[in-house]
Amino acid sequence: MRVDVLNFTGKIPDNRLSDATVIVVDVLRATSSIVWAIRNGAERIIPVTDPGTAVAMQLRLGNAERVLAGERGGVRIPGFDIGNSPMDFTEDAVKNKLVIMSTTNGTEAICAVKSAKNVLIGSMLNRMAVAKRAVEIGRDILIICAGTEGQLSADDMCAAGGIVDAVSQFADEFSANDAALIAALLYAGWKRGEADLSVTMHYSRLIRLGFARDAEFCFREDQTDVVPQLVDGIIS
Ligand code: 3SL
Ligand code: MG
Repeated sequence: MRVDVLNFTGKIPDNRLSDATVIVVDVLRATSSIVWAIRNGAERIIPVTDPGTAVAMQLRLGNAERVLAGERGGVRIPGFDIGNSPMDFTEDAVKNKLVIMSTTNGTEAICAVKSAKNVLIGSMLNRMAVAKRAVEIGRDILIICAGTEGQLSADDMCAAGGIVDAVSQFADEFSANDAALIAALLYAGWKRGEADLSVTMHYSRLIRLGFARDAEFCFREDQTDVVPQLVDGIIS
């Protein structure tokens, strides 16, 4: 089995996707929020790339039991019900509801891998569970780090490394690309308290925006066994 980590910069070649189990990681904060929403009973989540499409979909489907969620620049999109804080996706807000979600990087990365054989949603919150599911599927694993506007984001690399570490606990043997090895090294350093992610680009931006608690929450490991999966454009 191969485990590769790839930074999302726009398009991913189809030949990287067709036979792989893809795990999308946007630990700060979209995939953490998605994991938390499903854990809190959201029925389905439709990821969309832009807010206009989310609003149009909401209008087409009607208002009942629908939640519009998302951010631009880290803050809730005007007119949307909730933002992109995992704390927004409470049972009260999402249980038994369809969530239509648009975020800057995370939902774009998810939409870009629709053609993969299997698409799982990964985060620190479900690190072990997502790795176990991916290993059980038995295909090569491609961990896509959503990154921040085309740039590699240390937060995603660290979470990807956490998932690589978890894969190593379930897979008999595997080979990894350099990005996966670097991610695993970053994760190991972070576990030892030697890597301070709060000074990195996106993490520090969230702190400046007042979302320090979100960032700390998103880096809690193994809080749930929920493994959201994208099938035909819908996460459940
Ligand atoms: O880029 C994204 O998809 C978001 O997760 C970014 S933010 O953490 O909500 O600013
Ligand atoms: Mg991010």
